[in-house]
Amino acid sequence: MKKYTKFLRTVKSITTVTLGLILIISSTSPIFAAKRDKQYIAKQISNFRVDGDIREWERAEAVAFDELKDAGAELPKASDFSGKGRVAWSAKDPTRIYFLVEITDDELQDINPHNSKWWEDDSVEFMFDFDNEVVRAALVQWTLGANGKDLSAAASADNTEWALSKNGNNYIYEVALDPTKPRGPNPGNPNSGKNFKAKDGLTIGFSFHMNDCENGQREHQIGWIAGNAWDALAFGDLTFDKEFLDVEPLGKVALTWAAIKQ
Ligand SMILES: [Ca+2]
Ligand SMILES: [Ca+2]
Ligand SMILES: [Ca+2]
Ligand SMILES: [Ca+2]
Repeated sequence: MKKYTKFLRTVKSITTVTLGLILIISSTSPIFAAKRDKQYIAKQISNFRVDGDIREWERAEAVAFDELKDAGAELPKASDFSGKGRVAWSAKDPTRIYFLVEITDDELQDINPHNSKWWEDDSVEFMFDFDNEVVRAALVQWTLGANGKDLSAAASADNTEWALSKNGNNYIYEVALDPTKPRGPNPGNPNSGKNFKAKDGLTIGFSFHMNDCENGQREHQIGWIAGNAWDALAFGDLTFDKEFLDVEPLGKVALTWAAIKQ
């Protein structure tokens, strides 16, 4: 009987120690394991240029803007509005995030002056939860007008390099955002992302979408993730991955010639 009691005590102490260890390990886990419903894995482009020539994006995954957010009862017809977006980065330019957004829209609405009701003019929005805080107060928003000029919310000439090319009803936004640079006049959280530096394996919260406006109002807000724009839960995981997407056959030829010359 004594032996049995001793055995029970031993089992009890082993269990206590194991549980304690599990608690210690889980509470000191160093990385926030962001796991939102959608994930975009951004890969590297080393030959990125903001110039409206989008050939460097050829191999980047495109995601459709087909989820309603703050405005719209049902999805628009493709001729009224359709859109898609891509994301990329480069470890040599780690404070910036690159975007390509391609939109088809039959009517350009630009009825509000700069920095007034920018969400009621056609515009694309990029939103971030840089520190995975998953609360509204942590969110930051960049808004770029379809007139090719207006930078609103956190967007400023300091932190946004962009080219908007328009061909009939088709708009192409080529964009590089730098969260470490000074923010625009309506920044949301002014500090979140100030120390941003992309690296392989980093995950942040992300959403991008379009304010599709016409007839004096915002008819749809539509993008990658369903749910309200300022709902921190309605974001996806944006994960940076070291793989390169470059398409540079000419570069390879040049390298071969250089090797031969040596
Ligand atoms: Ca380009
Ligand atoms: Ca439209
Ligand atoms: Ca405007
Ligand atoms: Ca429109």
